[in-house]
Amino acid sequence: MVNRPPIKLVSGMPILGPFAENWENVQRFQAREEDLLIATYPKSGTTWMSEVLDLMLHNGDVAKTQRGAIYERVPFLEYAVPGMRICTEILNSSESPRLIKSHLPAHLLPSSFWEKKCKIIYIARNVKDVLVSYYHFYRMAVVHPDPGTFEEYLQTFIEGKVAFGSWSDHVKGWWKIRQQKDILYLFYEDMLQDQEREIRKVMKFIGKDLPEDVLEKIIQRTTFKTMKENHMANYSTIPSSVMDHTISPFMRKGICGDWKNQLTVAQNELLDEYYKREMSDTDLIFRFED
Ligand code: A3P
Ligand code: EST
Repeated sequence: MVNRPPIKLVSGMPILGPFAENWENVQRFQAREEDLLIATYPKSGTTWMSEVLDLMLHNGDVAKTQRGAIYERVPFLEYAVPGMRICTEILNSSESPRLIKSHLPAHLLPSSFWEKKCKIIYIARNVKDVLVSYYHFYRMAVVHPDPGTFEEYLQTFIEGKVAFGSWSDHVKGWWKIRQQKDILYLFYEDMLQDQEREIRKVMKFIGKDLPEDVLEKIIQRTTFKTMKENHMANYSTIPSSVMDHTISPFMRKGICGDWKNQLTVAQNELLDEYYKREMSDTDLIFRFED
């Protein structure tokens, strides 16, 4: 893969350069009724929820969740990188029920997901922690353009020019339609605060009734510490030339409020203004501290 390819635009949305080549196939993708979709803006807890759901579908059988890396167990719908099998093809030949991950905003999700009335779990995270996490992810994964300094990246982010576009449009777009569709809208901060409560919501939503000991096992397997050490969840199986965990590990901190360690007073004010401006037309509210 070419290192640090520029972002491209598809249907008005910035996307990782190589992914743009497969956009038509993504739009034409045929979802199935039994598909379960995990939708997020990047860095909002996608991998965490992917592991939770894979464990649930396998009734907490840890050995089964060791069958492959998280990106193999939960394919990334938009994923297309030269030299690798493109995700839509992998999904087309996968058996149901399929767990699928996507970073698409609601208005660009392939229409078959709506036609088939698929269950969707959306996770949102506060913008300051997303920004910081995304910056470090850009640094460590060469599929992204060079983020520049944190200050430069912050500008690009606020302008909505990072991969998958504007954070506020994403969280608001999914929030707006959540009641008309079969969507469970969750928050990363809530998952951190009470993992058991949020996992119970997911279990109920997907219609699983797992015994208490299995639920307990799922919670233990999906703590930050356990997932950081789990090679099938922490992306350590990707070559270091593609994802360099010595620059910043994929499982970086897993906390709420890390923005306090990164943002200057001026940068924090800029983000407060951004948040106020962008969120003035919604009743969606985020927590920035635990
Ligand atoms: P940080 O960079 O703030 O640590 P995604 O999977 O959507 O790319 O999100 C990645 C973020 O979720 C990273 O945030 C990562 O550390 C965090 N994360 C992953 N697994 C987690 C877990 N089990 N508990 C808490 N945070 C987790
Ligand atoms: C891109 C965005 C994102 O939020 C998560 C991931 C995880 C898997 C990554 C992918 C991505 C970008 C492209 C890769 C891929 C693993 C190998 C591939 O080259 C880095």
